Amino acid sequence: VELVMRLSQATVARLPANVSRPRYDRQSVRIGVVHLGIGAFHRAHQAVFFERALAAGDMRWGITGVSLRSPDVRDRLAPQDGLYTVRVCDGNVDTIECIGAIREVLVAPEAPQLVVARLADPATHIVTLTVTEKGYHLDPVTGGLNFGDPAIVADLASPDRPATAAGLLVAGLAARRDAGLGPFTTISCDNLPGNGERLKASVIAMASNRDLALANWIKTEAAFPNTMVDRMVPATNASEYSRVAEALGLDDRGTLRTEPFLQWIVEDTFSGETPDFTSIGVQLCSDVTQWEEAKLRLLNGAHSAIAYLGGSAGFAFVHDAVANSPIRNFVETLWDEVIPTLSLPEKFDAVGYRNQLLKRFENATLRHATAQIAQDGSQKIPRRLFAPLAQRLSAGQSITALSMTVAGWMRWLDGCDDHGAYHIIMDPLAAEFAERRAGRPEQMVDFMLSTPGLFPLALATDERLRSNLIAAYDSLVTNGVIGALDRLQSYDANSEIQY
Ligand code: CS2
Repeated sequence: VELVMRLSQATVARLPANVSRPRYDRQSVRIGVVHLGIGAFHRAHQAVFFERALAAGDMRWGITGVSLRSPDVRDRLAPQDGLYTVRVCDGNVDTIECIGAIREVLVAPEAPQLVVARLADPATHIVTLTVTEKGYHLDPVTGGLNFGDPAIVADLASPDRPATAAGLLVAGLAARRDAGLGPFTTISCDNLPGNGERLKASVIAMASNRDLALANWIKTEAAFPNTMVDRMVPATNASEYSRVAEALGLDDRGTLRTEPFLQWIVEDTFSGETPDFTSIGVQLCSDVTQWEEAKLRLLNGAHSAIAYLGGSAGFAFVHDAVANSPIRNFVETLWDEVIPTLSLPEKFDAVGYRNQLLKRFENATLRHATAQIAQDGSQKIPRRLFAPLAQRLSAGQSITALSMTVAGWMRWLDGCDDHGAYHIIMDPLAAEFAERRAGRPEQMVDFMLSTPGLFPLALATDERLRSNLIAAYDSLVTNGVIGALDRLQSYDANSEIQY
């Protein structure tokens, strides 16, 4: 057995010549960014931008990554001095980059005070977040911080040992204010409409509970720009490590793969220093709402449709699902339905955007698992599909494709695909969903419509939505996914239900 050395500062020079790597002096990097929720997405997205700033000689932008839950990422990256490789898969050739921007990884439950100290450090100017939709603990009805959520209750009770993102931000901002420092800029990078605004409102709500003057200071001094983030980053499978070790000649337990596409649009309101964002490829704008909505409804909405319908048809990967023409045609139909609900950004080329999305979905070397995207549907579906659904319902327009997508999610929640293969439901409401008993389509739909915290009242009580969902779900169960989608082929966005 040949012993492969671990990637680290001591071995990084051994990487093959075609792998790019930090050429700057990592010792002189300062920590200017604290990132909450250090999963694969951060490491393939924001970290890549800060790496560019470091490569250009601006040494302020090293990162402290924080895990809010498990020590897994820390345990992978600590022995590697924070180094890891990103494999950019374009469908043919892979390009590999080694990233050096992460200086340390902290595990918040082990050392919340250390995280707060980093947040309060005068050199920290930016806090980025990828804590997933559920990490915001928002009330599904009001969209504000959910004060009934046990994690929020706990943080309010012991503000010195915060465990949630909002709790950590409040503690960090309070410490800065006490020290006479200005606030950092907080940049939410999750797929939530109005992500910055919502986070700001939550942080202020939590701070008010502790100190009104603090809440007021945050309100007037701290910037929480809204953002749109985009890059597909599949979860790394255990089987990849040995293949990567072979290609690199070094063992990298932090490796990940992604697509070439990379986009970050940030509203240009900051409280503190920033890198020269434009020169590192970040787009700045005064209002990101339209971009965010277009991306969330078109990319993520289609992704969810592909995950639930494709997954229930037995396709393990996005590229396999979109190679199937009923699924691909369905995605186009869904977009036909969604696009009229958007107020599109100026210069937005909808046809070009759709074609580009299909190309990205077709990327066969990316191997993006439908089961990964299918996770947390109760958090994702409402944010991706409910606004277009409500808009079309109130305009009296057809909702065939949107209903079919929601029905596809219900079909996925049955836990078994069209070939009889079982899958596990990963969702904060998994326990509630497990209460569903197989029954007639109307019982299944009524169960969903009446699950607390899922459908807002206006949708839950809409008869047209209910009958569309029943017909769509019935067709999926009776005809199988492909059969059901085949029947939709003759449908166009202006005709009535034809399941
Ligand atoms: C995906 C997103 O897993 C999911 O829910 O839809 O993570 C998607 O890949 C990214 O938002 C792309 O930017």
